[in-house]
Amino acid sequence: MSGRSTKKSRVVCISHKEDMDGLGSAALVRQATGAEVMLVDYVGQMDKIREVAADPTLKSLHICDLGTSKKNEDEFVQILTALRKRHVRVVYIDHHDLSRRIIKALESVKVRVVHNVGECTAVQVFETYKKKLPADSSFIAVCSAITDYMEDRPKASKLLQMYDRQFAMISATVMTYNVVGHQKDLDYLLSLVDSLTALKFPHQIPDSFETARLQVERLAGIMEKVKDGYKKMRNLAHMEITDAGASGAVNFVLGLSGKDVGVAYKERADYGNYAVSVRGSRSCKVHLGRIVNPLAASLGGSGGGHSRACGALIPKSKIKTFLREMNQQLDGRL
Ligand SMILES: [Mn+2]
Repeated sequence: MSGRSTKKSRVVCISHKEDMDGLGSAALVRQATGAEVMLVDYVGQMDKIREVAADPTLKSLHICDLGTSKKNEDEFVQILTALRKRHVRVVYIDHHDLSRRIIKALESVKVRVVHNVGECTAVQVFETYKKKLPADSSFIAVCSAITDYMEDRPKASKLLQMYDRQFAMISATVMTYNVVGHQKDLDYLLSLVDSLTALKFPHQIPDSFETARLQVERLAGIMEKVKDGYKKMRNLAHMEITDAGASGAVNFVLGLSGKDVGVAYKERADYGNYAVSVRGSRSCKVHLGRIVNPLAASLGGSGGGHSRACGALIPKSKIKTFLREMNQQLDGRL
């Protein structure tokens, strides 16, 4: 390769596709670096990272709002280490739970790690690239923080002060329902990133309020089903969802049951697994992501995430064990 090394020119940002924080982070990275955006979910993230890393023309890679789990963290470090050896710039910006060991391993090969579990990813991207961003970009960070229940954090709340609260809330919420309602339409999600990058917000995006209304109507239907569908265990409530997403239903399982932990699970199209969503109430003191991560791995699945919001992929035959173990591990800790 000496003297004829491949010209490196490709600038890529891989971000989370399932919520406003992921899309907002991608838009901010693109504003700051011109990166080409790719959106993935937790299940698809490693395949995409592997695929992009295999491109010899890759010059820089941002990874945003995507957590690692016991199952993939070593491969994650391995791939990024190999990229650093090829002198690819790598920046990882995130707020999912991440062990000290992994952070150290990444930093030792000079991956730039921006990691704070106390602020949403987009707020951290905004703070990282503030000088390169138009001032109005802070609105992307603010809307992302609201979506992630993190608008009360030190940096996010400062940014929120610059805007009218209701204006920010409705923009964040309409955006969120557009993201949730278009999970199977990647082109649409990418067009939302385009809009955000151009500093266009829901009131300037055609049909976004009507899409949000339809989504709210769907959720009202889900709420009715959850009302008499959830089951209670000592420390949690759970429900199998068949005709909607588990993540849309889980907040209703939590809220309607009055328990401190709610679990909703749905069979995935690949049949072998359940997609599981877990939420904790405001008063839940346990870090749910740290329970779910090793538990899912021990059952042959994967999972993890935040303290009051996390998810997992659990083999179908293990779902009862998962619920039982989860319930047991919460004993005396809530
Ligand atoms: Mn996030």
